[in-house]
Amino acid sequence: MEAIVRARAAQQWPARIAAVISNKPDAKGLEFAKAHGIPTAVVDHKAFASREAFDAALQQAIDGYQPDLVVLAGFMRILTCGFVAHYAGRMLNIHPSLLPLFPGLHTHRQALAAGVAEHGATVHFVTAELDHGPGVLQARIPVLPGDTEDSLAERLLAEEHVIYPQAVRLFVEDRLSIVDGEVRIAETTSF
Ligand code: NHR
Repeated sequence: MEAIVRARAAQQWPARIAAVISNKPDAKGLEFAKAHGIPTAVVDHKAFASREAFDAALQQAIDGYQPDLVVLAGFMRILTCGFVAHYAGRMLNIHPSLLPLFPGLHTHRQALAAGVAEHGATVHFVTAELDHGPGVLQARIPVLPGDTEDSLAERLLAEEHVIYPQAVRLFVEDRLSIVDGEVRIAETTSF
């Protein structure tokens, strides 16, 4: 989230960061957002009896800011079908694996256990099926001898901070479309 906020400012995207919203009242990103003059909100999932009730409250909070795009950044609650449908084609996530490899949790552990030579991260549109939406951009890193979950996570995070802002920028520039369930990236037109 911080990388996206910083890239927007540094590259002067024609976009606003409408709000930073967390389900965790103590999320560090909320302090960062406040310090940067970005509106914040908390929708604590623990206050709701069901996923549907939480998602309805979250949707109401988001839509109050009228964003064009919803960006999941470290968001860890599985979203219901209705919520996902409401933001179809306008919600992105970054998942720390080279999807379709290793959906779900503990991806660095999964990569090490599988013995892959290469690991990575994938920015994808969010669909109802977890970590299965159309991919926008991927970053790749080699798995090195002696790598641990922590060392992989740290090296990959640096790459995630590059491709996630790039993907959001492509959306802001209106260059992303989904055709037959696959993302197409339009070239920039030069005159
Ligand atoms: N929701 C849908 N419908 N589809 C996706 O692709 C989603 C999603 C919600 C979150 C992020 C994803 C990731 O990047 C994401 C993608 C959390 C879980 C999970 O198991 C899985 C995938 C992702 C995020 N969450 C547990 C749950 O019961 C809670 C785990 C925890 O709190 O630590 O919601 O990896």
